[in-house]
Amino acid sequence: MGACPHDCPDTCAFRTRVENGRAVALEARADHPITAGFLCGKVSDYVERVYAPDRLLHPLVRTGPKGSGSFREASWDEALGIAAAGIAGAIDRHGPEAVLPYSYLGTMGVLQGGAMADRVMDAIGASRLVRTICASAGATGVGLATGPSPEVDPEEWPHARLVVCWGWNPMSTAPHLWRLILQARRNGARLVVIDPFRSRTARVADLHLRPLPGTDGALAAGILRTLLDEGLADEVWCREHTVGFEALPAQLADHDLERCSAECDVPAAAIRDLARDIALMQPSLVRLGVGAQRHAGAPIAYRTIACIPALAGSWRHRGGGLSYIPRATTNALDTSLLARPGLLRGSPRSLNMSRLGEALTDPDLDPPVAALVVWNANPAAIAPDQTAVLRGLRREDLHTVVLEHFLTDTARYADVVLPATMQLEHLDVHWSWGHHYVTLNEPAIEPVADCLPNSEIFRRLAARLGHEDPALRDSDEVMLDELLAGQPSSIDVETLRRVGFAKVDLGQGARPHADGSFGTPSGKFELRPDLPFYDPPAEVADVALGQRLPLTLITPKTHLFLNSTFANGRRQSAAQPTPRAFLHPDDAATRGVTDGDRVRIANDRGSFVCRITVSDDARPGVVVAPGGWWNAAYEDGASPQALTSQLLTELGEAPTFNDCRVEVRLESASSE
Ligand SMILES: Nc1nc2c(c(=O)[nH]1)N[C@H]1C(S)=C(S)[C@@H](COP(=O)(O)OP(=O)(O)OC[C@H]3O[C@@H](n4cnc5c(=O)[nH]c(N)nc54)[C@H](O)[C@@H]3O)O[C@H]1N2
Ligand SMILES: Nc1nc2c(c(=O)[nH]1)N[C@H]1C(S)=C(S)[C@@H](COP(=O)(O)OP(=O)(O)OC[C@H]3O[C@@H](n4cnc5c(=O)[nH]c(N)nc54)[C@H](O)[C@@H]3O)O[C@H]1N2
Ligand code: SF4
Ligand SMILES: [Mo]
Repeated sequence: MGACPHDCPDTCAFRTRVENGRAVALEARADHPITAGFLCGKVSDYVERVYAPDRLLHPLVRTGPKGSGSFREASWDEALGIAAAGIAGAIDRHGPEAVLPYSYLGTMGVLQGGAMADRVMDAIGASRLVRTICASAGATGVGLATGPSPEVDPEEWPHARLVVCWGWNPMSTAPHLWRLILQARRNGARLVVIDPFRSRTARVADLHLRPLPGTDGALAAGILRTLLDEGLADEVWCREHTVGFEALPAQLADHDLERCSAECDVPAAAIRDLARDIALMQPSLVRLGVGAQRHAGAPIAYRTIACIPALAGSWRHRGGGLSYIPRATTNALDTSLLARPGLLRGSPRSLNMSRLGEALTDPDLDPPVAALVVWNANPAAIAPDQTAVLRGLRREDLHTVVLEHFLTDTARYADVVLPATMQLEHLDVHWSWGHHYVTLNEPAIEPVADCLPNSEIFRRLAARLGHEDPALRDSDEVMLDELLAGQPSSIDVETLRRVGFAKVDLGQGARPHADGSFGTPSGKFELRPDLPFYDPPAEVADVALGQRLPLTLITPKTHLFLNSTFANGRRQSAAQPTPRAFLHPDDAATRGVTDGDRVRIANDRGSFVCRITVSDDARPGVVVAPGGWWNAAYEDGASPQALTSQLLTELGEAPTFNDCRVEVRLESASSE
């Protein structure tokens, strides 16, 4: 029984076919209601990844300059000795907060994620990492309105008659959730996509609205205003189940449709028509993606968008309402049971993962970061302001330990690289950030070569650092037993063990908020008269900066990579061999750029070079550079990430990758 470990909302279930101790194929489970018998184009040949020729099979110790990729093989004993000595040295010189853990959801497994690693970092007294790089701005915004309460279960989506994918490209980024939207369409639903870029999903939509990046709050406010002005708001539901409804007209007084339209550059008539459809084509569903939150005003934008289904009365209807990250069901798996707060030494500082560049290079940071331990993440590729990140990783006085499957951009800068097991080789349990199932992952094969689970690497590292607490020796089996034994009745552990997956049941039913009961303090939907409905982006709204850097850069996901994972996959990289950026024909013409030309895309933080595709898939004013290729795929090793900023949103402390002004210039004409 297996679970796909990747940072994807679909969390698929599979079985591994094994012959003579060797995995030969992954078989998607047909009995899992979301997986529905297929895996995506990224993971379908996962077995090839397990036995890939470039997989890390043995510990490595650096022999050349940082970043050069020169290493020699070492035994576990030697490599762990060097790793531990480097960490201990950093602690001796600067105290335990000089150690920084850096991890994200390379695997979403509880055991290979933080279960043991966090215990070890707490025992050390290391700095804490604020892990808000993905969806926190949006979660904070939606949470202001709904609290942590169930959203529309994806299995109810086929009942919807109108589906709005807002900043979401599920055809690429959530193919199994996309299947449920297709089911709604087969039942007659209309599909609307709100995205500056013509993504794969937008290409097949009935309607595609293309706001300027970071202006979704204005578009959403225009919809709210129309619902009120045209008498389309569900007053009965709102009076009963919201707080702040009376104040709404005054609050929206400034947001007349023309003004909203001008802010987001979507025609007023299109905003008005969409508002009417959302109110009248019930059940209507708004499904938020992660993509619309990469700018300074995003938390407010997400809360304004969350208000739309409430005002439209969509929650009354089966399949209607709002879906984003199903936080209530996600949180049902209580992983805090595995924490050991008693191990914590002192109250260490917190550093935000999206300001890693600053954390590694700020001369005033006291204590400095002197040891960095990275697992389940590739910050040299995915963290903003890459120039600063790489400058930090190059520091000779920084001791870097990386647990990895491959010699990634980050691993190349390590002093010690430790080879980690893959999903077919270790035990784990998974929550999902897209659906309501918890899924078990049992090892199907022995670890390849010297590879060890992250959890075991951390157990050994703790021992080498002299930490003796028995909690630092708990096996994966013991931790899993403890986790599952402590689960509330909302998770049927017997089914999970027997079948491999179990649905979280919080008693939400098919219409979770038809009668209110939101997870807010008031138990009602909070319209929050104290908050604005539109909070503009930073760089995108900066008119003065716009004189010099007239374009906005956005960096959406690619179809066959998962962030930077799979970019080294044989089939995946052959299908997406080189990075390209998309530019609208008008913007190309004013710059003398034609299709296929080599261009340099630059701002004050850095620049990168790539080929341009001239296409109205990009909207005017916006350059689209999908990310995920490793840095070596770019000339000079600088990717679009060299341009993104370390600015965080105020609420949610989240990154602002797409709040990024740039200019494009021709480097050389096409010779393709
Ligand atoms: N194939 C594939 N699947 C993935 C991933 C991957 O890299 N590749 N990554 C996984 C991860 S970690 C995540 S978080 C999810 C992300 O899943 P999505 O949210 O679908 O991912 P994105 O491509 O970042 O953004 C979706 C769309 O938002 C648009 N967008 C950008 N800026 C704005 C804006 O200001 N407003 C609006 N309305 N739209 C905007 C982009 O053009 C893009 O088409 O996917 C997961 N699944
Ligand atoms: N410009 C820009 N930057 C972005 C985004 C964007 O939209 N634009 N999106 C952001 C988002 S949404 C996210 S979620 C982050 C993602 O950032 P990351 O989580 O760093 O994503 P990946 O690039 O997938 O790197 C995950 C790494 O974990 C490794 N890994 C997987 N499983 C294991 C394991 O079991 N053990 C160990 N030791 N390693 C493992 C993989 O080999 C891979 O190298 O990127 C963010 N960066
Ligand atoms: S769709 Fe997502 S969860 Fe399913 S196999 Fe692909 S990456 Fe894994
Ligand atoms: Mo993400």
